Amino acid sequence: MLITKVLIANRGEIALRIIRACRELGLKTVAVYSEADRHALHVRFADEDVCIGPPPPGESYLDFRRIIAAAEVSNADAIHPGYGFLAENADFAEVCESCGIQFIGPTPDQIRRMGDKANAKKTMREAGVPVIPGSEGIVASFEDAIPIAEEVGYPVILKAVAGGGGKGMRICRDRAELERGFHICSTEAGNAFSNPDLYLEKVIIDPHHVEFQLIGDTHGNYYHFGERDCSIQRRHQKLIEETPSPLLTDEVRKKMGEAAVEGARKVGYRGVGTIEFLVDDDLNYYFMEMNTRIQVEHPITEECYEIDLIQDQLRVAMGEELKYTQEDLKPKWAVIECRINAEDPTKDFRPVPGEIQAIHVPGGPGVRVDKAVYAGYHVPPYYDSMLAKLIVRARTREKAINRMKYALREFIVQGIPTTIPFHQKIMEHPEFVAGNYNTSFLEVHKDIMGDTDLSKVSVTLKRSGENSLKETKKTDTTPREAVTTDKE
Ligand code: MV4
Repeated sequence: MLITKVLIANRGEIALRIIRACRELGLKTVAVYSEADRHALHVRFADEDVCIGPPPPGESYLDFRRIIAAAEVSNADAIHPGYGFLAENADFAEVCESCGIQFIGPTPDQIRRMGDKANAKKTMREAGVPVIPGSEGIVASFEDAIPIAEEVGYPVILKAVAGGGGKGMRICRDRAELERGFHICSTEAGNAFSNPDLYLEKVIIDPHHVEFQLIGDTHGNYYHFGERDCSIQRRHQKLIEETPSPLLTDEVRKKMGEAAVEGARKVGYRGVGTIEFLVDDDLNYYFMEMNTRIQVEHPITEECYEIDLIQDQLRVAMGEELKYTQEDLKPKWAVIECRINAEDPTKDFRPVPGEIQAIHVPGGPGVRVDKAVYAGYHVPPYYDSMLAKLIVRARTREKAINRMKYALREFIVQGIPTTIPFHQKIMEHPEFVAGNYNTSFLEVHKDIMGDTDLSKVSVTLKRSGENSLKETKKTDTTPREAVTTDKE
């Protein structure tokens, strides 16, 4: 478990984040990059770099053989997968092991176990974690589904065991819809995931998405670092995350955290992971899925608990014992993250690749920006459209929202549209400010994003670098559908 050199099988801000953590632990780094990322900062800041192929992820960041070859030529002894791409690919983790390269993450068996959503649910139920009422394991046929649906009550939801993150789901409001839906959902799952198996659950109406950050070492220690409320989502893409959740009470928080830790203990979980819960307005909570990777939104937990999750992840991989005590792990700050994407909120959040002509990022106390873009950088169309994560912390939620508003006002991106004006509107929204929101927030308040006029809310930066209030320039960019495989 000796690690001296880490290959980072990823790009963008997470690759930079991992490089920084390695540097502080005295580990050498190897960047891999596609031809589209030749001028990316992870390439510049790593100790070594290897070009692994053309822009499409399938021919570069997703190609096992090219990544293993890069690790072999550079003599890397470990691979950090980041998030997206190969982070939750059990076969890849297995190939790493068989090549004598340490996969920085859980064991292939743990990844596989949690990747099968029905199996993950069974494991959690056995660990005493509350799960959403429904089938025990897969439902083999429409006929088998009926009595279960009648027992838990309609509406029910069919989910593909190989799905997750909103893919392969179908809501059925009555028996007729269940019959039709079963065959459609199963066929779609077979096509999308090469696995037609489904399980069934009662629908939790307008749920909150609250997830707990976990870590386990190889010495039998398991801890949680509280929760993240990720209910502000659009089409299963998170846009804003915060901790602590304005929904939970200390009592429920403690119970959920303990349940999550028991879930991790049950599988002897190694490394960082996240247990996702659905929570209703009465604070009933149910296990939904477990993510066996570091997540995009991990910085809010780092800021809240004053820890370094990537360094801890590397320490666990090196076989070190974590020296926390759960009682000492207390949330210290109210933290909010806004994802700044190269998307046009006025055009259905369409990704808009192009050149960042000028950029100014906010700073000051309690402001953190994780990004890998710079002035003159061309946002490629092949990958995820996230440009930056703006993270602010303050002693209270109210102060954090205020700090976020000012930080957003200072955040200037010229050349391509971003989600900054959208976030400004949310920070001003009375229901968000009151902490009254669930996963239906953006559906219910459609008006927020629909008519956002960029020219009225954004400050732009002149090429000279001098601040000025002027209308946002309309740029002539031809948006293409991104091949997005680095998304969470
Ligand atoms: C649900 C649900 C309601 N009831 N399951 C969406 C993502 C995938 N991980 C599971 N999802 C949901 N599962 C039951 N039984 C509602 C959702 C859901 C959702 C969950 C979390 C965050 C945002 C969401 C948006 C729509 C639906």
